[in-house]
Amino acid sequence: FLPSRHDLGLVAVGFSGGQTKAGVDAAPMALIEAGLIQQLEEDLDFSVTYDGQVHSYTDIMPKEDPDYRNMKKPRAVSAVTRALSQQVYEHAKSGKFVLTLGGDHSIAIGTVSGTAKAARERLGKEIAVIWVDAHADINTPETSGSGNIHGMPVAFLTGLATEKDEDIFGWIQDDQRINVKKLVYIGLRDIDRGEKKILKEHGIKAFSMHDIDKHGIGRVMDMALGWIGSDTPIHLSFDVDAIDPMWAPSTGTPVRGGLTLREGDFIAECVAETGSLIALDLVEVNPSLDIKGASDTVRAGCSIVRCALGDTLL
Ligand code: 4U7
Ligand code: MN
Ligand code: MN
Ligand code: MN
Repeated sequence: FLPSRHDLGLVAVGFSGGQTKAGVDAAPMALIEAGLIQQLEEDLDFSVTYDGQVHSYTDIMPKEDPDYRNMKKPRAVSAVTRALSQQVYEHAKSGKFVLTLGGDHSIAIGTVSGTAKAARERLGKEIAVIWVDAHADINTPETSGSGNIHGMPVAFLTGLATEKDEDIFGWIQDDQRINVKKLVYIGLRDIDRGEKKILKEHGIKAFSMHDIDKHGIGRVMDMALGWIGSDTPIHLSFDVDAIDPMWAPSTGTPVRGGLTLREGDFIAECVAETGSLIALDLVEVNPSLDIKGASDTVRAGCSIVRCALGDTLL
């Protein structure tokens, strides 16, 4: 069921509306300027389909976007993720691996819904999602303290949060959703009270930094991939803030005590090794924060992408 080994669809998403700090929209260009596409084409032999633009979706931005159910910019995030979902779906439907460069993590509402639908149609399978992050991003509008939608994408993707209004995520259909039992977290260390309750109630598989300290990243990856099982297409959604701020400081919500650079790459390598990876998001790089650490953060991001695409496997 693998996407044809060397066809890759790239979507660059310059969107920051899922949170309040400017600059995360500049990440795709920073990653591309660091040579990412060239590395994929020349070193990894991918044929990259890219429309040459960093999408900011200005034409579909709502004129007015007041808070709704405690969510900030709900119509903007909904419109962008709806358009992105279609872009990702089309790449995935045509058998391409889909790489999405964000942007804040709210964009995963678009990417994961797009691959979930394409995998159902093309492969007749439910996807698994590996969410690598310091945070669980599973707040519902009601449990969220911040109202920032980049802390809610998993709630909308799993159907734990729903909304009827088509302009505020009501466009998400069942075939675009994911199963909570096929979701695995790695790297968690800053989980809100309401999120803990949700993880427990739904028996969601999560490997926190505590689990990584206890078992080591090798066993954690065996357990994470064992939970998913073989012959399951995998979407990897990688928030750069999973990596310790020592190596990736330029991100909107840094949390100390994170993954080492090698642990981050190792996670991506292990997922690559399964041969089941169909899509990857790299999100939350913000080159305008901690400017002296921006080039390190961008390098960490490029490295994660290369590792997920098999670069460092022998
Ligand atoms: B990210 C937070 F309260 N949980 O909901 C929230 F701690 O995509 C943070 O992982 C969310 O960077 C972080 O606002 C979202 C907060
Ligand atoms: Mn996140
Ligand atoms: Mn995060
Ligand atoms: Mn963050």
